[in-house]
Amino acid sequence: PWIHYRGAMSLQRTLAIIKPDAMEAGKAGAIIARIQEEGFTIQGMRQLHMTLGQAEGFYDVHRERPFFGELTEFMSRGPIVVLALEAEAAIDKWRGVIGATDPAKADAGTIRKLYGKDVGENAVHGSDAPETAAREIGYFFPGCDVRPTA
Ligand code: 3AN
Repeated sequence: PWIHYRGAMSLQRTLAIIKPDAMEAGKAGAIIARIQEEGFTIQGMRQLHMTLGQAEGFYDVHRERPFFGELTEFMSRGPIVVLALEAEAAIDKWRGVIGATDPAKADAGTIRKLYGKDVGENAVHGSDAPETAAREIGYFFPGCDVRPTA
């Protein structure tokens, strides 16, 4: 009972997105380097350019919010990179690295502080819970090439 099986017990996956603003600013490489420096394993990575309909499907939970139109138009205005990241407690870990939704309130050194402009154009996305991570990974990596974990 004194043996702690660290590792496999809490290995988790989360979905990261490098948003159109960060792509336009040429920050994809820096963000991917940061992901690796922070110790995440990249289990899946794709670049794509979402249609408005795909962005609306991804952000379906925000459909009734006043910023839904602005958000989905922004997310479909140019290419994005989506990554399935794995680490211990990956969801909270990645949210710590990206910082607060509003870059002005994000901690120094976080990706949103470094590269974000405002609450809309905030450079990166991170899943907020195990259920949303599973849904979001499945949204961009359908089939069996990337396995979501809870
Ligand atoms: P987070 O991505 O930090 O979890 P949420 O879940 O509150 O933030 O919002 C989802 C996304 O909607 C955010 N990443 C942000 O880009 C966008 N968003 C949130 N609030 C606003 C707003 N007031 N105006 C425009 N876009 C917003």
